[in-house]
Amino acid sequence: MEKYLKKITQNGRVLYLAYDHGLEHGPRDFNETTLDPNYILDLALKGRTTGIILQGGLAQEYYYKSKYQSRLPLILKINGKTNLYQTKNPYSAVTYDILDAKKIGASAIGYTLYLGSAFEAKMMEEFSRLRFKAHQLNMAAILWVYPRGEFIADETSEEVTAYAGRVGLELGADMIKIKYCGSENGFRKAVKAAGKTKVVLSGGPKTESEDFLATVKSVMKAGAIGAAVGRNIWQSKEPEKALLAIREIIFGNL
Ligand code: FBP
Repeated sequence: MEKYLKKITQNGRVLYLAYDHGLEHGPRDFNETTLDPNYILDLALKGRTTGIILQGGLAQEYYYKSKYQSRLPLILKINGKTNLYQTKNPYSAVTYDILDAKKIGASAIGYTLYLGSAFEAKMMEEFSRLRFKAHQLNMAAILWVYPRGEFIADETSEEVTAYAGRVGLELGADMIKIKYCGSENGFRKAVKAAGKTKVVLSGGPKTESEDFLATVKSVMKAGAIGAAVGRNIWQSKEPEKALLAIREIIFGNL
């Protein structure tokens, strides 16, 4: 697993800037400044992140053959959905071709699996095929494991979070991105359940910065290797400062 992670880790740690929200939530997540992908790419560079997470369209128009390509690893989000279609059982469709992802410089693909959705079988099957191809192309396969669907009563309970961790390992993901379950001990159980699969925190909606930094500290103590964060950085009053504060917790003196 580790051999695929070389390009998207630094001293075994990660901090990814997530920016696929234009598809997942629509432009309402952005202000006039953050609506501009170039602003976000500059921020990712300035904050010395270990990668940027983009959907294919943005990646091909703003990353491919740009000044960022050689300086910032790309994690191409290869499936997605909008939130306009509200359903109890979400499904995230494949949105980009994996050969094109490689061509435009992706070091990894990111795939969302809604664990517990009526469509989880389809998503697991799709991920397994994409993971195989990603490895053939020397790209890592990162799984966003989000328990969500009519059978999931609490998307961030400790039990379901540990299950998410284990599913990442069972499916052979190189890394999983999971939400915080509210306690360090609970998160530790998920990290343990994930075994050799690396675990990163998924940021979540904007919260008070002190609270968010406490969460990052907690997951690092629990064994996570870092975080993939969007709104808690670029929805801050001072995005660069927010990013560097998170970086300091994850990397310290490294
Ligand atoms: P945030 O740090 O802003 O939560 O971003 C992480 C992420 O997984 C994004 O990649 C994605 O767009 C968003 O959260 C989806 O969140 P949700 O499905 O919970 O609305």
